[in-house]
Amino acid sequence: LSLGCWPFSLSFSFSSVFSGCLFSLFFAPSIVAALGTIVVFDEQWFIQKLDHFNGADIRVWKQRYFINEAFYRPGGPVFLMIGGEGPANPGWMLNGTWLIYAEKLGALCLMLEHRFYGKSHPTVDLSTDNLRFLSSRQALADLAHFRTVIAESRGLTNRKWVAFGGSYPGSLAAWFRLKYPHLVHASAATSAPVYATVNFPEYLEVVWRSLASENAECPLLVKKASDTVAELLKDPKTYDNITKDFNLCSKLQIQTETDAAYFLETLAGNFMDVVQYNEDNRGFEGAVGTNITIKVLCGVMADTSLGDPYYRYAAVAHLMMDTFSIKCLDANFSTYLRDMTNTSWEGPAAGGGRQWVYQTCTEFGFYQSTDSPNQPFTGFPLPYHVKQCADFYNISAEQLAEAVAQTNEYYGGYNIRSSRIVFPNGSIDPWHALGITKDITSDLPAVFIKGTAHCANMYPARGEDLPQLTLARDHIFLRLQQWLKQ
Ligand SMILES: *[C@@H]1O[C@H](CO)[C@@H](O)[C@H](O)[C@H]1NC(C)=O
Ligand SMILES: *[C@@H]1O[C@H](CO)[C@@H](O)[C@H](O)[C@H]1NC(C)=O
Ligand SMILES: *[C@@H]1O[C@H](CO)[C@@H](O)[C@H](O)[C@H]1NC(C)=O
Ligand SMILES: *[C@@H]1O[C@H](CO)[C@@H](O)[C@H](O)[C@H]1NC(C)=O
Ligand SMILES: *[C@@H]1O[C@H](CO)[C@@H](O)[C@H](O)[C@H]1NC(C)=O
Ligand SMILES: *[C@@H]1O[C@H](CO)[C@@H](O)[C@H](O)[C@H]1NC(C)=O
Ligand SMILES: CC(=O)N[C@H]1CO[C@H](CO)[C@@H](O)[C@@H]1O
Repeated sequence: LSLGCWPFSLSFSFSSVFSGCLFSLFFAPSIVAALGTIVVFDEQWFIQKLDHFNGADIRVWKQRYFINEAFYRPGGPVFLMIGGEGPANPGWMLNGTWLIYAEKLGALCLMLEHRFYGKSHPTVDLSTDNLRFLSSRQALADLAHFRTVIAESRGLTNRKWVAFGGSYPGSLAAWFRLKYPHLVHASAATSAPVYATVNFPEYLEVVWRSLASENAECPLLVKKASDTVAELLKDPKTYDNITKDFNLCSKLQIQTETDAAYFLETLAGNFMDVVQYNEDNRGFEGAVGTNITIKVLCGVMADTSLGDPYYRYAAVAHLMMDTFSIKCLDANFSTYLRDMTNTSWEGPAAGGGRQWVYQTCTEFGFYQSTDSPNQPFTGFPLPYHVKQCADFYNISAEQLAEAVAQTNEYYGGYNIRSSRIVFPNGSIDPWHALGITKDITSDLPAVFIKGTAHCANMYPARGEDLPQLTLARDHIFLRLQQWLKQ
């Protein structure tokens, strides 16, 4: 699993698959109300090919997109926000740093939902056989076709197009420029994990460092608690206590190593998600719990009045459940397996879990294992993650390794041969470990933002933003402005 939008990860225990910046799955009533009253950004539909790489296959489907023409001035550029591993959130048509840039530059703004996510359903269901049409390559070809047809139909053929994305869509923004340089003039690829890797233990190493930057004791206390839980799982006599302490939905049963790994990962997910999104401004997207920060969690872990670190760890789990209005913690791997193998569009994992894990098994890996000694958690090593590819999609470890190597061969990994792509990264974002962190060339600059988390530069500015974040936003704007003159 990797990491993502909180409410989703806890309720379905995907604790981490979602790297997503853009696509929180729950909308705040205020945004729904705003969109309801303004009703400007109606969803639109684009006829798209099912398989771009087979001329004999003429099947098509409807892809969802949004458009905001409010800032467009004739002659201005076209901005394209790339959708990712969840529903495209129309909140981005109202707020976000890219719109500030659009206003200054007179840009037309478009957002295209990623195939197989949200309402963009290319096939009748999510069977493993149908998921073969889900890949970043097909998604890039969707973008290319969309860009070409929209440009023709709206008289935008001679306009300069700029792609934006954060996290996985950040990689897509970079690769779109790389693979289709004639269609996209420049890209802003925020927090983009451009290097695919089966095992990604560095993620949890950054979590250690991010917790330690709050308080050197904090990751040690987390480690102590996590070790204690792992130890208790070996003794079934403790299960009644664990069930009560962590407010589990039903009595804990550990029959296999997978059951233990799943439970330990679910608890670790509390910390992983908070670190990934620490103090960001996702509130505008409708994300709840954005006031639960590293400082808050480390505060709980340091609170001796709660008892041993084990009890403080349980208190963190309770805090998360209270925050996200979750009645009890479902730590049953069989339920997770059942949900993840449901192939219906109405199924419990169709919000993105089944699709994104498929992409990790067939393209990216990114498994956030506990295989490094320099991280705080215990008990979910690489084989636990790899086995899920077989359990969910009948994909073997060998196929997975081959697919990941193929991804790096196709895109070049860190060795991006392109130009006019800016790569912002945040120092406490665990994903930066797979991103571009140094300028590749002067035309492929990295923008380092000390002290910020995942995708921070894309969210709307706030008074309390760190000065370096404000500077980074300005710097990215200047680069884009410069490039648009070329
Ligand atoms: C989002 O945009 C709306 C409409 O433009 C505005 O009223 C609101 O203040 C913005 N919210 C944030 C968090 O910037
Ligand atoms: C369960 O917790 C209680 C304290 O709440 C403790 O006295 C008891 O020994 C624990 N049982 C086991 C089997 O660990
Ligand atoms: C976070 O905000 C919610 C809603 O405003 C509030 O109920 C909760 O107590 C806050 N939690 C913390 C840890 O500040
Ligand atoms: C776990 O879930 C499976 C399938 O959903 C169910 O049959 C089993 O009884 C559950 N186990 C526990 C301990 O709740
Ligand atoms: C898949 O999920 C849907 C919606 O929750 C449910 O109606 C259906 O029975 C599930 N299918 C299977 C095979 O479990
Ligand atoms: C799983 O994959 C193997 C090898 O690719 C194949 O031979 C087998 O039939 C597949 N099993 C199922 C249930 O699809
Ligand atoms: C955390 C991290 O890796 N940040 C990097 C982001 O990019 C700059 C280069 O501009 C590097 O100096 C940072 O180390």
